[in-house]
Amino acid sequence: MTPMLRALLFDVDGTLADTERDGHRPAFNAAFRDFGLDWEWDVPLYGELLAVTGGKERMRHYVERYRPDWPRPADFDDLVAELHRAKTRHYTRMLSEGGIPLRAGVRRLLQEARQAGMILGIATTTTPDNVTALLEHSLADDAAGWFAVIAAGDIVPAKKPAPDIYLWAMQQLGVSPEECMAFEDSEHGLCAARAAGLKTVVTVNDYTRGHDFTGALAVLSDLGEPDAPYTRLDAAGGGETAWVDLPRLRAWFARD
Ligand code: XBP
Ligand code: MG
Repeated sequence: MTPMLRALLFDVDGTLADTERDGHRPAFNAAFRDFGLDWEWDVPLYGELLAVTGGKERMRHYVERYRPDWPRPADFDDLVAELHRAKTRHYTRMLSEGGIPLRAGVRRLLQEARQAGMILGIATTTTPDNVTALLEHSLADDAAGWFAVIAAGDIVPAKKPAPDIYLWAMQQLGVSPEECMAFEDSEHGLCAARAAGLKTVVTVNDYTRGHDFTGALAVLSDLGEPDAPYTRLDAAGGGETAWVDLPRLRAWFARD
C-alpha cells in the first residue's frame, strides 16, 4: 500500500521564484564591483556557472575555469567569503525593494497544503537569509513560519546534487521519503531529491528546460493556475494542461 503523502519539500531558487537571472546574478555582479573586480556575469555565462550550486562554490569555479590567469591573493578563501556576504546583502536588499514574484501556482498550492494540514519544508543550497527574504517579501510577512523546516546553505557540507540537504530536512521533520514529495527546477535538484528517495515534480525555467529530468514524477512548465494552466512536458503526460493541486499530487504520488 502506498504510504500517505504527508510532507511537501520545496527547492527555492528557480522553483518558488525565478531568482537566478534577475536576482542572484546581478547581486554577484554588484558585489564584484564593490570589491573593484572586473568580473561581470552576463546571462549566458551565468547559465553555464549554474552547473555549480552554491554561491561561494560558483565563484571559486569561475576563477578556476574562466579566469585562470587572475592573480589569486593568499587569502582567497576569505575574499570569497567576504564577496559572498556582500552578495547576500545586495540580494536581500533587492528582494526588500520590490521582490521577485513567486512562480505561477506556488502561492495557491502552498495555501491549499497549509489548509489541509500538510507539512511544508524547504530544501535549498542558497543562504538562509535569502530564503527568509524571499518568503517574507514575495509570499507573506509570516511565511517563514509556514515551513516546519528551512534547510538551507552550508548546514550540510555537500550541496546538491548530493541528497544531504533533503535527508537533513526529513530527519528534522521526522518523516520518511515514502511520505514526502519534492519540487525542483533543475537537474542537480532532481538528482538530489531522487538520491534522497523522493518522488519529485519538476517545473522548468529558461535556464533548466534543456536539462535531463529522467526519473521525475512529472515535468511541467509551471504549477499552473485554473485560468493559466501548466503544460506537461514529459512523455508520460502527453501534453496535458491543468494545474497542480493536492488531489492531483496525491494521484501522481499513488501511481508511481
Ligand atoms: C541554488 C543555487 C544557489 C544560488 C545562490 O540551487 O545554486 O547557489 O544560485 O545562492 P538550488 P547563494 O535551487 O538547486 O538549491 O549565493 O546563497 O549560495
Ligand atoms: Mg533550484
